[in-house]
Amino acid sequence: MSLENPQRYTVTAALIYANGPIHIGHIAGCYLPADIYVRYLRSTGKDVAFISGTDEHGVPITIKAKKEGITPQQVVDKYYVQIKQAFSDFGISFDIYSRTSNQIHHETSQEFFTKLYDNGDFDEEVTEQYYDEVAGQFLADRYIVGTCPVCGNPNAYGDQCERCGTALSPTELIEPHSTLSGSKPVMRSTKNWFLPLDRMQPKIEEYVNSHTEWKTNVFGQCQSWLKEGLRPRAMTRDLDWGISVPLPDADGKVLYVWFDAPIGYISMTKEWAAQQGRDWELYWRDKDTKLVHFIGKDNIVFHCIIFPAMLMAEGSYILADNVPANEFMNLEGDKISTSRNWAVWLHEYLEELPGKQDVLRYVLAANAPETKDSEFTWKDFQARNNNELVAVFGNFVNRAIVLTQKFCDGKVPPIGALTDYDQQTLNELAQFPDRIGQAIGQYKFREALGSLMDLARLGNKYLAETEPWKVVKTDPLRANTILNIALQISANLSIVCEPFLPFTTEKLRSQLNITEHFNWTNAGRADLLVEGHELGKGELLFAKIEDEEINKQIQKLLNAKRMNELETKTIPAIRNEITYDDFAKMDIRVGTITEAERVPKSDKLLKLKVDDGLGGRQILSGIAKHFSPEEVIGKQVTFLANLAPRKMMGLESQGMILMAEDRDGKLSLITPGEAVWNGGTVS
Ligand code: B3M
Ligand code: ZN
Repeated sequence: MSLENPQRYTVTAALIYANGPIHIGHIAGCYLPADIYVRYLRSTGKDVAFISGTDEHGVPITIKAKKEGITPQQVVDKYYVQIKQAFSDFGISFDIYSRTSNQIHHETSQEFFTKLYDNGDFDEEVTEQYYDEVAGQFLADRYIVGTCPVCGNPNAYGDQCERCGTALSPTELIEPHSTLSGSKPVMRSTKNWFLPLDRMQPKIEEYVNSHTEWKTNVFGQCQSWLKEGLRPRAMTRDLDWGISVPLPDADGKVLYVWFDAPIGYISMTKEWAAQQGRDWELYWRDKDTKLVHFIGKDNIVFHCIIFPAMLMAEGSYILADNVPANEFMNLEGDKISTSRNWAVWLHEYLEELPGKQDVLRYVLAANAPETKDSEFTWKDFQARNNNELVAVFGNFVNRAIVLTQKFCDGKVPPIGALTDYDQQTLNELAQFPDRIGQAIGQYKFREALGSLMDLARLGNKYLAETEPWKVVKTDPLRANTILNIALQISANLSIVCEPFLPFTTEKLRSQLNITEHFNWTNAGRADLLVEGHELGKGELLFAKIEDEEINKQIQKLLNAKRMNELETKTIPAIRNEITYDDFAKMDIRVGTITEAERVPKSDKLLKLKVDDGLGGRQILSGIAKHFSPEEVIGKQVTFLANLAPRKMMGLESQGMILMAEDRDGKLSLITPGEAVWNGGTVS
């Protein structure tokens, strides 16, 4: 259940790791939707705290420091400044953009931990954890990788598999190895403090189940974790970078980064409230405050299950009313990847396409990955700018202003008798603010943006059909009415486009010479501009983007791809040597897949019938996430024929299909270069 019509909102946007610059995927997934939402709320007169900052603890920071040969502190100092600047230049209107390294955050996190400790909420346990003897340290989170027990991703981290989203513990990884030294870790015992999520499950379930209105991707992910059963999770780590555990017997231990980071939302609210002379508690403890977390889909488990569990245990805080997580945005047909430099970096965009913040905001909102992964291409960017922003929005407003300057001396002309068509247009105008606002309130930003453009289209159509430039010659009073209406639509556009296109709003307001404080509560009205009001100077709101500019960006990406291919890839180390006899034991053969179907209740397994030239055999293969049954039927493949049969999901598998894995985890079947008879051996 969601709060009805609250007046106060605490809106958070993910605290991104300060270990690299931000790219369009981050913006489309989290920050832009959050900013649109907040700007809308402010325009409707709500009391909003829009909170974000950088996450400066955890293994991602120390790994980056090691890679760059600098200290973790130098890493976070560098990226905090860069990220904050880029957000501000892009018009993301945080009320505060702070960092988790601040004193107040350390204190708030430690107090939080202590309260849970004093309540007896933690299970103190000595467990065997992986330890890297070469590097001389315990391997938490991203210091350890191995195969995901759920989806088979060979590059799953010790805390999470990024392919299937499962929250993991290092001990669950299959064939783990240290990312510090590459060595095989050993077990060493150590004491940590666990949050017993297993015992808390009924309460968490009750919370999640009371929010059936959450987006289906979010609600669905939560349900699947709950169905699997929650496991206790350590809230402390044996690391030397982070917030020290405030207990006497916890030397060398820090708070788990996913324990302290979300508390950052609270400590940053405290910081902001102190600056503003406000009471932070209203934003976190008042039941009438609506708390909303904007995040990307890889953070769902932490915001919908683990953080609420922490808050419930603490007891004095409100829980999130909604967590509108987005899916991912791809770039030019490929996953955005920091390590492969396959990204459009915000700071570079701002430098290379100056003054075009709103174009990017528009394109990212129009393609936001709200319900499924989406795609950014430079051609689409150009087309949306030229065909939508320039041709529809900019063109309409410009015609209204320029015609007024030409025929009415730059002053808002009087409105006369209305025709049916005028009235109908004004009636339609009146409905837009609610329509757009409702979509935003339901986190349907693409739909809201579509409606905004429909309002510009309404204006364009109105001018095209009424043709004031012709009418003025025969009936100047009628032309006055038409232009008055066109200007009222323009003034309304300046209000309702503000959440999406704040820079354009500024320009439009100055062209219309609007000094009053118009906001959503005035929107929809046909008397925003009074007769005789003098307009400012009319200028084009958007400029056409030429091929040349776009080709430069495309070329830049192609260069990145080439550089990347040249660089040595991270190819797994060669395994221990074997003898020819070892190899000869493996009977690898060619066969054709003749039947394929999904295994009921498994999203990983396909049941295959393979023609092996000997009457056929059944093989179960964990490729259902990569291939549909239809795709593999008829394919010749190679398979290990003398692997001992084993049972999976109650079905026998007689062999194993061989696969090659790409850098990004994409699987491909190993098919002979030319057709080979079924049963042919591979040696
Ligand atoms: N720092 C993960 C990330 O940057 C993590 C988010 C914390 S939100 C409290 O994607
Ligand atoms: Zn996985």
